Amino acid sequence: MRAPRPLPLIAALSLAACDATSEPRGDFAPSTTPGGETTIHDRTSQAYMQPAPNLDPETLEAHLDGDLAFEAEFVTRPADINPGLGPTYNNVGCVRCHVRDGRGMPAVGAGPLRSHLLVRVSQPEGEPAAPGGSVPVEGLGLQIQDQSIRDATPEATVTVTWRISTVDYADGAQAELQAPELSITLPDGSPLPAHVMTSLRQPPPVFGLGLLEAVPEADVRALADPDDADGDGISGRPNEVWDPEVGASVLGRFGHKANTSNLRVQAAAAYFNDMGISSSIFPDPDGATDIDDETLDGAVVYTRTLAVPAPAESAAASAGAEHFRAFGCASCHVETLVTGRHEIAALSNQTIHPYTDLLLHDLGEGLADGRPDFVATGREWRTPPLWGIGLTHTVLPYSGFLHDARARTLEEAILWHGGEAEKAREAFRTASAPERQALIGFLQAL
Ligand code: HEC
Ligand code: HEC
Ligand SMILES: [Ca+2]
Ligand SMILES: [Ca+2]
Ligand SMILES: [Ca+2]
Repeated sequence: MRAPRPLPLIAALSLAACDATSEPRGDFAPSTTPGGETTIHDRTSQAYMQPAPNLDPETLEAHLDGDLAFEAEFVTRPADINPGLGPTYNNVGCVRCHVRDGRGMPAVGAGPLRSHLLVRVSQPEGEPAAPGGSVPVEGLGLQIQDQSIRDATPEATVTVTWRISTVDYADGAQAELQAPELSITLPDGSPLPAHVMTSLRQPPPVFGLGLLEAVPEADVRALADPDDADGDGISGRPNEVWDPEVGASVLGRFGHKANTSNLRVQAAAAYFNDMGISSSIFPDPDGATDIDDETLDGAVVYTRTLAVPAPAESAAASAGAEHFRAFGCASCHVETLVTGRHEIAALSNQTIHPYTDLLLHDLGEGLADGRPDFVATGREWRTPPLWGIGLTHTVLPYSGFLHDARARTLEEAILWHGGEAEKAREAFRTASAPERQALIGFLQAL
C-alpha cells in the first residue's frame, strides 16, 4: 500500500499554471546549483576536473599548482623528479586511481586486483595503530600494498572473483547482482591467516570535497539520531577518528567509513599508504620525508577546490526527485547543507546539495565487510554524496558504484541497500517499472 502523496498534485497544478515559455522544471527538479557558487556547467568526461569558478586569483593559482601534484607520478629513488615511490605501494599517482578525478575501475571478471582498488586489513585483537582505531596485521599493517619497487616484495597478491545472485522486482522483472570474493596469497604462497579482516575499497570521486569539509561539525552532529528517537528506522551516527595533526579524536568525514578527519590528513595518508610517499604528517621511521609540505598542500588545495557539475536539464528528473523523497532516500542522502566559514573564501557560506549526511549507517549484511574502523562497525558505511553521480560512466565507462565498486549500474547500487535502508530499497523494488525508471532518471541527471 502506498501512502497518499498530495505534493505531486500541487506540483502538477503549479506547472499547469505556468505559461508555455517558462522553465519546464517542476518543484521537485534537482537544484541547478548543487555546489553553490562552485557549480560549473559541464556534462563531459572532464566534468569532475574543473576548478571552482568562484576562486580568487591566488587560490586558482594554488589549485593549478595542486593539479600538477595530483597528476604527479612517483618513481624509485634516486631520481630528479618525484622520487621516493614505495618500497611497497598500490599505485604511483593520485590520478592513476582517481581517474579523471572520479572513481577507479574495478577488476573486470575474475583476475588479479586492478591497482585502482585497494584492500584494508586489520585483526580483532591487539594494539591499535592510533587510539580507538584498527589493529594492524603483522607484516601487512592496515592496508595491503600489492606492488613494490624492484628491491622489495609486494605484500600479497589479491585476486577478485564475482559471486552472482538475482533479485526479483515486485512486477516480475529480475536484476542480477555481483559481489566480490577476495583471494589473497602471501609471498610464500600461503593464504591470508583466517583471523585477518579484509575490506575492498574503490576510490571515490574527489570534486566538491572542500564544501563537505566546510559543513559545520555541529550541523553534521545534529543530523545524527543514534538511538532512532524519531522511530523512522534510520539512525545515523558520526564516526570519531584519531587526527594525527590535532592529536585527538575528532569527527570523521572522508573515506567510505568516514575514518579520516579532513582533506590534509586524507592526502597525507594517501601519499603514505597508497604510494609509499612520506611527508611531515606521516614521516619514514627515521624521520625522513619524500615530499615537502608545499607538495602535500598542493594536493590538498586541489581536492578542496574542484567544481561541482550542475545537473542535466531533464523532464524525467522532476518526477524521479519526488520518488527519491517518497521512498526515503533523502533521509540519508540529505539534499541540502550549508557550509560555514572555511579558510578558502570560495567554500564559505554556500548552500549545497550533496545528497549526504556524512554519517554512518548500517546498510545490512549484504554490504557488510565485517571490519570495524574507529566507531564504525563492520556493517556501517558513510552515506556517499550523490551530486554528479549521473556522470560516472561518462567520466569512466565500466566504473562501479558502492564502496567496492560491485554495482555496475545505479539499479544494482539501490538493490544492495539493506539494514536502515531496507524500507527505501523495498519501496524501489516494489515500485512500478515507470516509477523505478523515473528515480534512475533523476540520479542520471545529477
Ligand atoms: C591506489 C589507489 C589510490 C591512490 C594512488 C590514491 N587514492 Fe585516494 N582513495 C583511494 C581509495 C580506495 C579511497 C577510499 C578509501 C577508504 O575509504 O578506505 C580513496 C579516498 C580518497 C579521498 C576521500 C574521498 C571521500 O569522498 O571521502 C580523497 C580526498 C583522496 N582519496 C585523495 C587522494 C589524493 C590527494 C591522492 C594522491 C596523494 C590519492 N587519493 C591517491 C584510492 C587511491
Ligand atoms: C539508511 C541510509 C540510506 C538510505 C535510506 C539510502 N541510502 Fe543510498 N547509500 C547509503 C550508504 C551508507 C551508501 C554506501 C554503501 C556502500 O558503499 O556500501 C549508499 C550508496 C548509494 C549509492 C551508490 C553511491 C556511490 O557513490 O557509489 C546510490 C546510487 C544510492 N545510495 C542511492 C540511493 C537511493 C536511490 C535511495 C532510495 C531508494 C537510497 N540510496 C537510500 C545510505 C542510504
Ligand atoms: Ca618512500
Ligand atoms: Ca601494508
Ligand atoms: Ca531516526
